[in-house]
Amino acid sequence: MALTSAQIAAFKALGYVVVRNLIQASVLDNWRAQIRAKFGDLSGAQKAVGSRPQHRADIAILRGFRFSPRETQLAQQPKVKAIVDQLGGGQFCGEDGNLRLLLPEPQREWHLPDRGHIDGYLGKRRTMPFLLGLATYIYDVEARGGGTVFWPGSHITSWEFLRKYPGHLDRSFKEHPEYLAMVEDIQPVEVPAKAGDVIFWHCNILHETSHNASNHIRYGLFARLPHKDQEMFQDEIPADLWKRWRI
Ligand SMILES: O=C(O)CCC(=O)C(=O)O
Ligand SMILES: [Fe+2]
Repeated sequence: MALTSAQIAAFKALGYVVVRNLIQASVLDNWRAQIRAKFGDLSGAQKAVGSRPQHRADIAILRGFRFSPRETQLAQQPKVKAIVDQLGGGQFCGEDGNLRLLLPEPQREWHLPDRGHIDGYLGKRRTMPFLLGLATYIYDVEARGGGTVFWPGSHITSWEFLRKYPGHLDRSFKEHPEYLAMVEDIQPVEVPAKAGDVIFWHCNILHETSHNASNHIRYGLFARLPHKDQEMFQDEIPADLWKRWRI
């Protein structure tokens, strides 16, 4: 399994690429069964307007929950692993991140988020490493059903800004008027997908949780795979954005 040159070009230009059908049906079934075993039947859960949402503390973000055994985790799936290794030459390592469920809010009018955030080492407090992001949905996500929103090309914008103003690598760039003006014109894109499709994303892309206006919970699984040497180039703003990659 490998990305085509067109998919690599899309990943480089947009900062993310959706690759269809990378997870076997048996693995999806296994994940669904593990979620049911852990959390019971959540099908009735809905985010209430103006009152405390049902189960919210339990299911909005399930820090620490991992599928087990390890072979069932997203980053271990053979087709996913093959693409991860193609992108990074085996340098992106690690295990799955969080399962994030978005409760349905069909009663509110659907809207795109106003602003995005960055997970990677340009992000909040710079504690997150240089990483490759993976996202998948455990059940199909329809349009306006809570697909993650990405700002296409914003990984390049952030890098261009920091090449010009390296002093802002301390994260202050995110409030800089020039940076805000540079990202203002980017139209964010919601990315719905089928269960088992995988989104590969660059760690410095702006993205955000969206509004789930469907009638079903959005089951998202997000893995962040750090580059094994990231501490050695934490302050690097390379002349070639793809210096640490193998594409
Ligand atoms: O819930 C989402 O769609 C996005 C989650 C996210 O940004 C993250 O886990 O870093
Ligand atoms: Fe994020």
